[in-house]
Amino acid sequence: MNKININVIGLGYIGLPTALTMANAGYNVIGTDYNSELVKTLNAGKVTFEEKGLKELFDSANATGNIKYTTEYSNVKYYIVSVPTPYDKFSKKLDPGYVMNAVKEVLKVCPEDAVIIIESTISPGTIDKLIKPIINKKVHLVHAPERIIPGNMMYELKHNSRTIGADDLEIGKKVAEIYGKTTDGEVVVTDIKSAEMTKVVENTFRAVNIAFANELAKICRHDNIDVYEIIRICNMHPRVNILQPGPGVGGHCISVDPWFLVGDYPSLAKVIDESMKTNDSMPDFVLNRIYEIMKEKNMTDITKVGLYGLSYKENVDDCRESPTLQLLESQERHLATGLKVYDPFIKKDIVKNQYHNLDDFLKAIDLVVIMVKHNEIKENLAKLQNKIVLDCHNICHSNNVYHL
Ligand code: SAJ
Repeated sequence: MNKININVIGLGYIGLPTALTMANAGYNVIGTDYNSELVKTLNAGKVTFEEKGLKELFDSANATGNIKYTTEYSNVKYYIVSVPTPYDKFSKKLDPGYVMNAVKEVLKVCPEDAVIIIESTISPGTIDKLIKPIINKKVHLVHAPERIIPGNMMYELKHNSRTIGADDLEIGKKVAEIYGKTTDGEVVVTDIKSAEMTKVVENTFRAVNIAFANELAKICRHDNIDVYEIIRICNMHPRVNILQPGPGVGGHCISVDPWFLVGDYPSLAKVIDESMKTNDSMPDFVLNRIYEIMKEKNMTDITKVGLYGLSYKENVDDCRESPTLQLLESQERHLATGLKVYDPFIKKDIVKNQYHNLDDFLKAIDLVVIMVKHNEIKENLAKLQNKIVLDCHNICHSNNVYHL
């Protein structure tokens, strides 16, 4: 039997692991990215971001001989589009520019009856409203929203269930078969619009639940109650499962996707709107906690305060929409710059007053704010003994430790 050829467009956080998994499952994969530097790096045998198990997956996929990396688009039967879908901060709507460009490029080279699978997150109705109008030959559109979580991508690629949205059931089944060889989870076929909706709803569910935890943190702070104790006890109830409060919500998914529903259904998405505002208010809440603690400790110099962690969550090097960046922006608005910052995963200088060594960072400050619970800080809590600590993740419990 002829091997199935798949052109994966966009070799970023989702596209690269997807391409590698497809190659390992025995498909012929052409990985395309317009960033020639990125393609060069991959061709030199190096991965382009840090993720547990990624290098091993990359090496084993390369060893199969089933994959190549290029800036060119190919003439094949199947395309997987996994390019970014940013959102407009003001209108809260999705910017489909990259997806539309990728589809236009595919249309230039693809044969009739090609199947274009969009993995990028898109808001409900995007394929009908924006993609279908640019289709100028007979191709089949499918939406297979990605679901993997940074930090545990390799495991989830193999085990998560998948949603395949296709308006032609036969095409849906064929695509489900392809994905079925890459995961031992269930592969569900539905229509395109439902698939678009499920993706956004999944991330909205999590955003709303995190907002609930964050709101509880604020309520408990108001009355000096330990929110973590409350959550721990409530979660012993068989039908209660409260998430953890934190310094804010970052990443390219949970802090973004729910806004699509608010943007598209402004008079209906009320709980979602309030939840997003609650999550967005957390970096400011942390900044206020810093000011409160400084006052209590008679500290006046903000340059003696350091933020530990810049990425949007633990043990990843992705800073998109990170709470620390949000806090720094807010600080600039208050004209109170000077906070020091350190993250073991961020090797380049991306903000002012950034350190690249934990000991140097700690030496320069009196108050450390744990914004991200990287393993590094969990393993080095002893180094915080003589510091004042604002721990936004409940990982540190000695004297002089404050919480949200
Ligand atoms: N967070 C909290 N409290 C919690 C859990 C998370 O404050 O109890 C914060 C994190 O610190 C982080 C943010 O929320 O700032 C988001 O992190 P996350 O780990 O919850 O999720 P993401 O954004 O890394 O990945 C999500 C996942 N979606 C769901 O779990 C429903 C992933 O499966 C999706 O593939 C991904 O979004 C995506 O690309 O859409």
